[in-house]
Amino acid sequence: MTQTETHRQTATQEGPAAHDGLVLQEAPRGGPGLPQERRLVTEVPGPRSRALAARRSAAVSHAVGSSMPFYAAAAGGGVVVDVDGNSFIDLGSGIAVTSVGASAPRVVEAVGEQVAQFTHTCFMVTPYDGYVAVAEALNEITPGDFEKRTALFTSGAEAVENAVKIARAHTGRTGVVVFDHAYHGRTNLTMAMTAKNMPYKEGFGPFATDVHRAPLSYPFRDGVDLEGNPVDGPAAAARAIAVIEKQVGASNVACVVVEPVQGEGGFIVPAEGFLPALLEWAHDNGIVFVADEVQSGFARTGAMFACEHEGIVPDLVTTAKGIAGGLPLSGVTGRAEIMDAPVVGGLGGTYGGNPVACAAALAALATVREDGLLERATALGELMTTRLRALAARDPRVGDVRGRGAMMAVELVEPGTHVPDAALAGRVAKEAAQRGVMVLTCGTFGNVLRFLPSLAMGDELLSEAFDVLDEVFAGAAA
Ligand code: PLZ
Repeated sequence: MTQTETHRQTATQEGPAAHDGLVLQEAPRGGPGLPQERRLVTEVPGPRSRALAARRSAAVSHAVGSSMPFYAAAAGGGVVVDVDGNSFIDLGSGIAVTSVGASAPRVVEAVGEQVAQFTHTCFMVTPYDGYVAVAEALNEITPGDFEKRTALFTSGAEAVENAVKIARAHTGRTGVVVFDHAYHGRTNLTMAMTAKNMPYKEGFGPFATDVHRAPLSYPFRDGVDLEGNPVDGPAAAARAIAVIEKQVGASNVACVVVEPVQGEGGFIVPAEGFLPALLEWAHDNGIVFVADEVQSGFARTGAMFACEHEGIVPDLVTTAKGIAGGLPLSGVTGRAEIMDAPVVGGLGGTYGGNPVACAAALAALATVREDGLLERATALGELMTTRLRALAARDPRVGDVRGRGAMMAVELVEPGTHVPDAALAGRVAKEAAQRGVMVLTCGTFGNVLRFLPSLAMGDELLSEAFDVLDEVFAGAAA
């Protein structure tokens, strides 16, 4: 089929008429009216998604992947509705972004108002109050009661990259310490900081220099030390510190960057005591401690920031994803004396702190506060933990259940071993999508299923999603 023929066929299928027995009365709309239900009206992917996939294949770089085979038409609360009218329970939230929902009423309204006022002036040209208000809010909600400053950017990678720039300007040192399994982004510096080669780094080197990797605390895989004792948090920190001191030298390190709960690396929660010991060592050595809360932050774990679970106060916190209800916004927030270290004009970017994204962020924060979403994250987490532990108790392929709040995961293994079973994770995610539930995988070994429901999702919908997962684990696909 030529490209023109593909387009002609697509145009026919996109019309309002019936096809393959499906009549869509009207396009679904997001927002409060979107039915919160799992509903399958075609095979998955349906005909309209298949037509879009054909157009995409001819138009979009094949290097860009998608986890799901269907195309979105509307999303909100806890569901994504596709172009064929199927409604999926969404356990991924666009990779931990739509914590308040993908069409949260306050966000929709604030964005509409801001768009009508102005879409952009560039904060570096003509500043505006939304940026200042978001900075004030981030200074208030991040851990630590010292004087803080914030700088806003657009993507999570940019926030991490700027945190490194700021730490280097402040310390006059260049070394950056990151951890096994870390994910920090896809720009050149953040690729160097990200651990996993495939697919993030493959063929894209050379990478930025002076980035050093230390061992993480990974309770499921850490095993025992030379004396046969389990590697607890302080022991894992001592192991990491020894590596840094021997291989880099503390006096060369500008910053240590760590995800308080690792995201892409497999939702790894370091053993208790790991983060506090690392922070103390960093401070003893004049090293800036950066918490990358891009995935774990903004109410996701039942605390505003995952650091709070261990009471640690980082020098700098990077935020993105959930903070703006789906609009692109990121930030670096931290101690005033560190944040003010770079030269005037040293931080910025054309779109950093875009006014529409700032309006969305203020509305997202109001939603978290007024709708009690911190409590919801904890409640959703408890529900998921109960369901996942029950699954693990009857299915030996579930090797570990872990996470915090509404950031939960299971690590899948060959029964009775720690051998990762990535194929199983892939099959479960695929079969769940066929049955109307969206689940994302992650992990260095690709064998982790992660659960990141919108905090606007109700208990019933979440329970239904886990009923479906139970079926999938019990059924032929698994
Ligand atoms: N730091 C902790 O989780 C983004 C990336 C998915 P950006 N994680 C999802 C993918 O395959 O690209 C992330 C993160 C942590 C930084 C980032 C980077 O955020 O907004 O994707 O640049």
